[in-house]
Order: sequence, then C-alpha cells, then structure tokens
Amino acid sequence: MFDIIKDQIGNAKKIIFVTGAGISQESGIPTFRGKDGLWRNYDAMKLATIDAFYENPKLVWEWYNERRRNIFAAQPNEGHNAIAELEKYAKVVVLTQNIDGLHQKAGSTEVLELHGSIIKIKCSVCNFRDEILTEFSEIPPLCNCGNILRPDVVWFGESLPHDVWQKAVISASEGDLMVIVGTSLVVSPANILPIYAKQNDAVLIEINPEKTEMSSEMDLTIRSTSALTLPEFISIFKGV
Ligand code: BJW
Ligand code: ZN
Repeated sequence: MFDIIKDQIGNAKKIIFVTGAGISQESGIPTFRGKDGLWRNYDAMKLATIDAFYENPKLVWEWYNERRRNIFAAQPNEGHNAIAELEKYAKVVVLTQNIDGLHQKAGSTEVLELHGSIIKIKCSVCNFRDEILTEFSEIPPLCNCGNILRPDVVWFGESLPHDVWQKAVISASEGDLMVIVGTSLVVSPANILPIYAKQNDAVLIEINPEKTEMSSEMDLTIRSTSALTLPEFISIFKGV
C-alpha cells in the first residue's frame, strides 16, 4: 500500500496527523456529511451554528446529549490506536477536528482539539466553564448566572481557540510528513493545514475511502478506511 514512498515515510522525524469525523466512524460515531450527517431529519451542518442554538437551544442540546451518550460509550478503534502507538517511533502531533476525545483515550499525548471538546461546557454569557461527564437533568442546562450553558465547541462563524490554532499552524509548518485521515477538508480554517505542510516540503498522505477537495495535492492517496490502513502504516516504522 505504501511501497512507492516507503523510504520517505520511514525517515520522517515529525509526523502530523490531521483527523476528522471519518477516523471515528469505525468506533460507531457518525460523520457529518453524506448520508450519515442527518439526525432526526435535521442537517447536522444546520445544527452546528450559533443561530440554530439561539433559535432552539433545546433541540441543539438534544442533539449534543445523544452524541454525548454515544461518544462516552465509544472506544478508540485500530486507527486511533495505531496513531498512539506511533509515538514510540517518531514525534507525533494530532490536529483533530473531532470533539470526541478518542485520540486521547487511545493514548495519544499531543492532541490539539481545533473544534473544542464535547466534555466541556461554557456559559453563553458569563465566563463560566466546566467539564461534565454526566447527563444533564434539565435541557437546556442553565448557568448559576441564569443564562443558558452551551457545549464548548466551535460552531460555524465562530473563531477557533486562538492558542490552539497558533500551535496547530506551527506544528503543520514543522512536520516532514502529514497524514490526513477521515476528513472531507471542506471546513476552513482546518482545511488549510495541509498547505502549511506543503510549504515545508512535507510529504502528504490522505487516507479516506472517498475523494476530497485536496486529493490532487497529495503525494499518496489511500482509498480505504483508517482502521484498516493505519496499522499497516505504522508497521513501516516497526520494521515489520
Ligand atoms: C472515512 C471513514 C473511515 C468515512 N475511515 N475516512 C460563509 C459564511 C460563513 C462562514 C463561512 C463561509 N464560507 C466559509 C466559511 C467558514 C466556515 C466554513 O468552512 N464553512 C464551510 C462549510 C463552507 N468555517 C467556520 O465558520 C470556522 N470558523 C471560522 O472560519 O472563523 C472565522 C470566521 C468567523 C466569522 C465568519 C467567517 C469566518 C468554524 C468551523 C467550525 C466547524 N464546526 C463543526 C462542529 C463542531 C462541533 C461538533 O462536532 O458538534 O466541526 S461542523 C463539522 O465539520 C465539525 C467537523 O469537525 C467539521 C469537519 O468535518 P469532517 O471531520 O471533515 O467530517 P465530514 O463528515 O465532512 O467528512 C468525513 C470524511 O470521512 C469523509 O470524507 C468520508 O469519506 C471519510 N470517511 N468513513 C476514513 N472509516
Ligand atoms: Zn453564566
């Protein structure tokens, strides 16, 4: 699968992964786009906005509550596990658009969550922030200040956390190999990270069963799933 660029891969010292919903699909977590991207006939893309939240906070919270239950019960798959194991052989940084925490659960130690985390909540008005792993008895949950709490995630039209984004750009610009896994690369600014890598002459590999916006820019594209492909990818480093 990786024969053509095996030498380039094997010599990589700093490997950057850019991951999206597809890497968690084999853990039972639906992706956003395509047939998976519907929840009770609502378009996930229309729910992931601040306008949808203010219009119907109960509906948006029901969506997040269901996703919280599913995500908290989910386990990392062979794809997440392979990335975590790769830390034994190279410097690895994971730039993930996912909010599910499965890279950390698999053991990856350098994970930058570009779009926040489903464990975290924040007040829509004051500065209150917390991490909650239990179910909310009341939907939408309220802050002590009386206003509505919201998931601490990044919705469309909102900026990514500044420090996280700065670190992600630096990592992307310093890697000598970037592996882009399970993302359609339609959402900015995460989709410009491969451009920073390319400016550093990094080798770009895409692992995705479907073609994406940037497939033609890749040095290698693997049209398969991440749980099937990533264990084979790390076997190059193990020398097996
Ligand atoms: C497998 C697989 C397997 C399947 N193995 N692969 C016009 C107006 C307003 C804004 C904009 C505009 N034009 C552009 C913008 C900017 C906007 C944007 O990009 N919009 C586009 C949709 C057009 N971006 C933003 O607004 C961002 N902020 C920003 O730019 O700030 C500056 C700004 C401020 C004000 C105005 C304008 C700009 C913020 C983006 C936040 C995205 N948030 C979400 C929700 C997060 C919380 C949550 O999870 O609930 O993030 S939306 C959703 O998309 C989520 C994801 O992280 C993100 C990316 O999706 P991803 O991961 O790529 O998933 P899919 O489903 O698209 O793809 C899955 C892939 O996996 C597929 O390719 C499959 O083939 C593959 N796959 N199974 C491997 N087993
Ligand atoms: Zn508050």
